[in-house]
Amino acid sequence: MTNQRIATVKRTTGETEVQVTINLDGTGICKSDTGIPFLDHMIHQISSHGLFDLDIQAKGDWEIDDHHTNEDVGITLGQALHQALGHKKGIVRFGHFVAPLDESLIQVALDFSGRPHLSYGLDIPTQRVGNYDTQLVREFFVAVVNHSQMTLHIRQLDGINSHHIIEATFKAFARAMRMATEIDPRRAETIPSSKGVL
Ligand SMILES: [Mn+2]
Repeated sequence: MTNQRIATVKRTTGETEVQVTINLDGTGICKSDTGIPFLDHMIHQISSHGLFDLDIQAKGDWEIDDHHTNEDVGITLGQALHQALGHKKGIVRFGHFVAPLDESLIQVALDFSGRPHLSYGLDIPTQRVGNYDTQLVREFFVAVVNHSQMTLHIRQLDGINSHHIIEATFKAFARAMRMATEIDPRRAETIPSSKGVL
């Protein structure tokens, strides 16, 4: 690998302070300290199954709720992804995966198209998993999609248990991202678009 596909983004607002480092060509080394244990658990899925090295540190106004911190981790991760991908030379660009987790089965298809779009097809049966508000799953993906400029489709093919549904989503997302961000050896450093720009 000649060009290192690594980015660090630090983002500070009146509500949160987030720093994300990502190495797209990692081995699945993960440190995640967002103050939201369930989100840390999901970020570990992205790293482990995407084989990205991730270091995420966040401080936020958790005394209100997890909303701002959850969203701002998604925004900063999206920005780091966008930066690490650069001009997207030589990447596969599209990725998809169907991940089972016991009774749950989640399909993810994505495209680093430069056009943010989320089609969110999860139907999570409970309002909370532990302390985590399950509405925040969609908020997280909205933030990642908008700031990485990916097209992302998530479909729930099956599922009963909320923890399983969400975790299978992150596993499928990780594997789809891994596929899409891989360097295609046949593409030889060109941009994977008939328009020449992504
Ligand atoms: Mn779990």
